[in-house]
Amino acid sequence: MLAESERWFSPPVAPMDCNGDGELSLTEFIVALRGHPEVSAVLKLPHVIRQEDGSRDLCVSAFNDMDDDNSNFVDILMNNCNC
Ligand SMILES: [Ca+2]
Repeated sequence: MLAESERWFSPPVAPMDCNGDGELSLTEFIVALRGHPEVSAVLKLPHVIRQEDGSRDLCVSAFNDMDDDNSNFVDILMNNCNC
C-alpha cells in the first residue's frame, strides 16, 4: 500500500482529472494549479495564473511537455506506467 505522499506524487496529475475521463485537459490542469498550491509547488509552476504576466504561458508550456502525442490531453494512464 502506498503512503499518502506516494499516492499524491505518483502521478500528481490523477487528482486533477475533474471529469474522470482518464485524461487531463489544459483547463483541468490550470484549474488544479490555481486551486491547489501544493500541486503547483511540486510542478514548480505558479498557482496565480494570468494571461498578461506570462504565467499562463509557463503552464501551457509545461502541459505541452506532458502531452507526448500533441492530443491536447495528457493520458493519465500513460503517465502512470513510467515506461
Ligand atoms: Ca479529464
